[in-house]
Amino acid sequence: MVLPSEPEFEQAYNELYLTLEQSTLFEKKPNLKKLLPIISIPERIIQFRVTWEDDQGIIQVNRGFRVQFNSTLGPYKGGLRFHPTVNLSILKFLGYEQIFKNALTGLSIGGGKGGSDFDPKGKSDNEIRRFCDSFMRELSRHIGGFTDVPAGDIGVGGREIGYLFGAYKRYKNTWEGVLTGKGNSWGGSLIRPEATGYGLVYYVEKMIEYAKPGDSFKDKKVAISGSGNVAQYAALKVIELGGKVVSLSDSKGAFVLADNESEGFTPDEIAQIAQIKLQHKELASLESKFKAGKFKYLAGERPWVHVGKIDVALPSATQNEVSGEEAAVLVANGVKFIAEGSNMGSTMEAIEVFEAERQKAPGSIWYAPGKAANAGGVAVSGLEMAQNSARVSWTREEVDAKLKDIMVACFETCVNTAIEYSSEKTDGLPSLVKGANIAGFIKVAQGMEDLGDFY
Ligand code: NDP
Ligand code: 8G0
Repeated sequence: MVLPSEPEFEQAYNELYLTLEQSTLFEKKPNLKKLLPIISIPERIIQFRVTWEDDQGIIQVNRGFRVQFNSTLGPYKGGLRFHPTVNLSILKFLGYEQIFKNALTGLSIGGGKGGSDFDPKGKSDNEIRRFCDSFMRELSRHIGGFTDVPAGDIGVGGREIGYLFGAYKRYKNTWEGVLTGKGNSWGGSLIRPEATGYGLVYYVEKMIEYAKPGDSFKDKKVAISGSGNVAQYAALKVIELGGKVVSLSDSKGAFVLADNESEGFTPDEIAQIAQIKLQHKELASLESKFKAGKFKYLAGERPWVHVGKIDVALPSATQNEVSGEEAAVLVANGVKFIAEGSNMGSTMEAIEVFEAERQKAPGSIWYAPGKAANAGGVAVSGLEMAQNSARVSWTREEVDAKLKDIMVACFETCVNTAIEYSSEKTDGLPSLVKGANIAGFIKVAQGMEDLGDFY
């Protein structure tokens, strides 16, 4: 057997391919089958060396990347990830998913992703600033407001975007909307930090309503993984809507409610998490700060098999964070809605468990993939680009209303497309993973045909 050389990318490719194949798309539009091998090769990949000086004055070196996957619908758009696990397979999978997600937002944005195997953990602020400056020294030659507009992702937040934007401006002598996730006083959009988590919850709100008209987040038990940008704002929105957050986690372990009938995470506890995350501290450091006995801290564990009976699961940490076995436990514990804040949060086996259950017991369970459910982040980045181009700033209310409209439209596109191209026998809940993949694929395919990139 030949082992996959790019396992994460091949997983993302196979998921897309299988869902298209298991629909009537290629019967209805046979020509589109020829597009798959074309759309699956990035238009361009940039790889570069990043040397930087640590606080001891010693030279350090990392790998830098930008995958410019598809620019049919607009400039390449997608985040930058700084994490020791970053490699081309991971950035290609993320860039690939980004193409179809960005198409689902309805905005003029192409797909890309970049980053570095630099580990921000344990680094001083000065080291992070020097790294960002070196990284941008090379990246600045390849990006621009009309070419490629990066943003943050895992390990890249507001502080890093500031250092990167400052470096770009110095190297190019140009103030332009070349990055999103900027600070408010220097071109950022209100609601961008909240957008992915809020958008995820807006999307799930529509799933809940569709499955049972009149139903809402009120009193729903919600398990969330991760404790970064996406997880924090998803948790806050769930609480605002009357739901109960029963878990949060990081790469070292998970906090799970000791008694899943008691009060869930509070906004104050989430504010404490946000505070320690800025200093790159572990979640475990809060164990003594939280009310004694309220949570169990499970070192080295993910939350899924420990949360008991829940209604909603929102994986919001990283790729492949729900295994087939964990998915089976979630199903056995009655989970009804699974929606990914993270990109490719579920393994292929987990998706199979959720999709098989959806078809076996119509109305029982509904899974939404990241490329639909977490599209709110990049959508508000698209709105940040629009504000920069028009040199205006919209209010929180304006941006939040647009975000909600985009998530509702994205949900409806997924549902309607799944129904239109379904080859399933059941008349239960339509497959959102098929709907999202087919709708995103058709939109980019149409554009590529119009531009003569595919015929
Ligand atoms: P952050 O860096 O803010 O937070 C990441 C969280 O995930 C942290 O709790 C981190 O734990 C945990 N984590 C990271 N790597 C791993 C790992 N290998 N195993 C277990 N836990 C891990 O990132 P975001 O919240 O921005 O991103 C989370 C996910 O959401 C990613 O998949 C990202 O691609 C996706 N996403 C983000 C968007 C955004 O706007 N930010 C938009 C759409 C999707 P620790 O602190 O211990 O490292
Ligand atoms: O704003 C962005 O371009 C961005 C940043 C981080 C992640 C994502 C994503 O959609 O995965 C987009």
